[in-house]
Amino acid sequence: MSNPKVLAIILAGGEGKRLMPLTEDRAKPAVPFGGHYRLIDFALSNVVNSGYNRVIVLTQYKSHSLDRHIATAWHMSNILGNYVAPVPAQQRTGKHWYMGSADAIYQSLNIINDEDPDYVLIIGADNIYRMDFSQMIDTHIASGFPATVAGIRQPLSLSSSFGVIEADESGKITAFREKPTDAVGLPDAPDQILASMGNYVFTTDALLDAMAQDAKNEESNHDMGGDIVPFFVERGEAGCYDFIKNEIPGSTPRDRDYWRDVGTIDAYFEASMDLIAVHPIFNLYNPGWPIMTTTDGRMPPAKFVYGDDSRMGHAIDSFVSNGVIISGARCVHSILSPGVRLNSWSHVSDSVLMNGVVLARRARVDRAILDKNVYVGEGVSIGVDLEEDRRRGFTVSPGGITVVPKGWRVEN
Ligand code: ADQ
Repeated sequence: MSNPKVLAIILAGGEGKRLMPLTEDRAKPAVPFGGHYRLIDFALSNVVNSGYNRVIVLTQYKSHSLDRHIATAWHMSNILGNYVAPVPAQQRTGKHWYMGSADAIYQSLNIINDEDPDYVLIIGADNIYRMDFSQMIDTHIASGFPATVAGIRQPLSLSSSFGVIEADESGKITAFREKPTDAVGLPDAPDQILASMGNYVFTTDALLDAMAQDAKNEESNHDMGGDIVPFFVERGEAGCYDFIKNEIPGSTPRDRDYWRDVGTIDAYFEASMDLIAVHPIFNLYNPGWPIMTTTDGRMPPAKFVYGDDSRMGHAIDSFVSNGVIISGARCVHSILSPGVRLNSWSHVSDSVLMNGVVLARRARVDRAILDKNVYVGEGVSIGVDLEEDRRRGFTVSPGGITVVPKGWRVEN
């Protein structure tokens, strides 16, 4: 079929409990990432770069900053009928919020009916990667299966975090288990599994039929990975699209298979550091597949100035966003979001500082994530003595990353 009609649905309602305290006040897809992006910009950029301009974003928890971001960054011209529309829980099926991810889609079925697409692309909102979904949809059409699940190899040790796919040589999925604790490795790689990326393509009629049956099933949790995918697999009607086949213009051998679930503080931190690696592990400087967002047009450019004692303000191996001022301070291997201020003799290394963070003189921050508008007082150290950090009420991740919640003032 040339130019099939595709509706993209982005599931953006997850709570992101494991990312606390970054999700204390905002939905996980709205968590800032990489300086001036938010996590959802990656999913949305992938959809739009794939050529699909009709997109609904299903929101739920604490969606205010997510809605505002979509409205400002992703406002599309209506001339061609394009849109990115946030859709809150509709309560069309009862007075409850969404139960599982499939219920979220069920409550929004009227949009699918109105849009009447040939295919529905359903993806998560909180992974960092590049993917051309048109290649997945071509595979879906060629296979004749009504459902296609994107798969990527992951370590066996992570199998309880993923849907685990078993597929035959033709690409037909023969078994699918959501987050099993007893998965076994692949025949050719015993320490790996084929994991679902949480990205699905459905032929519309088949999806509507599966949704109707799932809604009636009282045993179902109404979850895409737990219920809808198994529904198709049990009938022998699901195919697997191997992510390794996806070609992105301008990608390098180093970043071509990059895909990260940033569900935990440690994973979020590692993915942030991947952006600023000298030879990027995930290259944001690839114009062939731009990751898009909007920036605050009121912010002036970043500025580096001499501080007291003519001390040079400088940054290396770092992202420095608009509105940042580095005055006689040193920034190494870190991400500074818009409006960050580093004052004389302060020092930040291996850290992520979100919008409006201020380090007063002689402050020191190492291996830490400071949420928006945190103020670090004169001479205060964060991320240096982890016991002290815990005592002050900060979160310290299993990997030893200190997280300071939004707006906290930290003084000695
Ligand atoms: P999880 O990410 O654990 O596993 P889930 O919590 O359902 O599954 O989240 C999937 C996506 O749906 C996320 O983007 C989340 O924000 C969103 N979401 C969750 N509940 C929602 C709701 N009620 N309304 C709207 N959006 C909702 C999934 C798959 C696995 C797969 C991994 C890959 O179930 O099979 O391996 O993704 O990361």
